Amino acid sequence: MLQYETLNEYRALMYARKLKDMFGKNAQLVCREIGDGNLNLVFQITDKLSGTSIIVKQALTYARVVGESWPLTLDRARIESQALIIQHSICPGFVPKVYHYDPIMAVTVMEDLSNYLIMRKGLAARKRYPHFARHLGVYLARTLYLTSDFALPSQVKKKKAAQFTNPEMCKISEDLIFTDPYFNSETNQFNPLAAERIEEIWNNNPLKLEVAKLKAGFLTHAEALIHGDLHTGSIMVSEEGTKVIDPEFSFYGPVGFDIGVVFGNLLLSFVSHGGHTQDAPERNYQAYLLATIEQIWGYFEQTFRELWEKESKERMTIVPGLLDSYLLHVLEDCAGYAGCEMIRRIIGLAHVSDLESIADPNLRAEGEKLALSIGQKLVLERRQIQDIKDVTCRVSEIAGY
Ligand code: SR1
Ligand code: MG
Repeated sequence: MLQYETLNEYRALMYARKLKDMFGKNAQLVCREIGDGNLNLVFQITDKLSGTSIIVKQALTYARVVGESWPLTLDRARIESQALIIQHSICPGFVPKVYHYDPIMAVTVMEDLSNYLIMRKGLAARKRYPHFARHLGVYLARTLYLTSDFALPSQVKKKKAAQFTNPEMCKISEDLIFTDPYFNSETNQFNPLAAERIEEIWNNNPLKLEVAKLKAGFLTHAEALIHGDLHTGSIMVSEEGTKVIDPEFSFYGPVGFDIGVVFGNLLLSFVSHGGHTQDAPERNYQAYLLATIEQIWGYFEQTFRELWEKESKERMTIVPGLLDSYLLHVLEDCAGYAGCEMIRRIIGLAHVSDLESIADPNLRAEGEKLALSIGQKLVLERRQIQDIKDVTCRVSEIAGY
C-alpha cells in the first residue's frame, strides 16, 4: 500500500493474502474483526484448509471508543511492534510473536492467540489460573529490569528511551489517569449514585497533592521500558500460558506503574465480586485475587533480585542496601499507581466491564465507592507500605474482612 486506508474485513483479507510466507498458495482465507478495545481494529485471518491463523491489527487515526473527534497518532503501531519485539526477546512465550510491521498502513501482523481468553473476562467468570501469578511476576521483572539502567549501558538505555518517546499516548494517560478525574472535567463519566463521593475527591486537596506527585513521577522517571497500559484487558490467559498484548502506550517510565496498573485492575475485579450477592464463593474469589497480588509481587521480587545478582551492568548495584531501597521505592509507587488506576476507572472516561456489567446501579455504586476508598487509601498511605501484605491488608480492612 502506498498510503494509509482503513481496513475492513474484505480489505484485511486481501492484505493478508499479499503477505509473504504467511499462507500457502491454495489457502482458503476467512476474516473476522474481533477487536473490542478502545483504540484499534483487530482482524483474525484463518486459512480454513490448514487451520493456520494470524492477527492483522491496524491502528485507527482516531480513538475507536470516542470517534473521529479524538485523533490519535499512528506512530503507536510502531511503538507497539517494536516493544513486542523487545519483550519477546526478553521474555519469549509471554508476548505474541510479531511477523510483520507496516508503517504506512499502521498494521502489525502477529501471532493469533484465540486459544487464550482476555483475563478480565476470565476474572468475571471467577476462573483461577494456576500459572498466572508466576508468569506475570517473571514477565514484569524481566521486561522492567532488563530494559533499565541497571542492566543496560547508560548510553544504550538513553537511545532506547529516545526510540520509545511516545508523547501523544503518554498525554492520554497524563490526562485520563492523573488529571481529569480530580476535577469536574468534560471527559469524566460516572454513576450519578456515586456523585457525592466523587465530589469529596474533587475537594480532597491532600489526595490531589499525592496524585500530582505520582503524576510527576510518571512524567519524569524514565526507569525502564514499561508497557504503559497493563490492565487485565491487555493480558490473555489459558490454563497453561499467559500473554501480554497491546503495548502501544509503551515508553520509558516508572517501574512501579505497570505493576500498579495490574494490581489496580485485580482490585477492580475484587470490588466487582462484592457487588453481586456477597455470597461465600464471591468472598473466596476475592481472597484468591488478594493472594494473586501477593504472589505476583513475590515472583516479581524474587526474579528481580536474581537478575540484579547476575545481570547488573551498573557498577553501583553492588553497594549494599541499593537493591532493598529500590524495591521499596517500586512497591510504594506500585501502591500509588494502583490507587490512581482504580480511581480513574470509576470517575474518568474509560471504565471497566468488571463494574459496568453490574446491572443494578445501586449495587454498582457500592462497588464503585469501595474502589474509590481503596484507591484513595493506597495513594495516601503508600509511604507506610513496607511489604506487599501492607497493601492486601489495607484492602481487606476497607472491605470489612
Ligand atoms: C481514549 S483511550 C482510553 C483508555 O483506553 C486505553 O486502553 C487506555 O487505558 C486509555 O486510558
Ligand atoms: Mg489496549
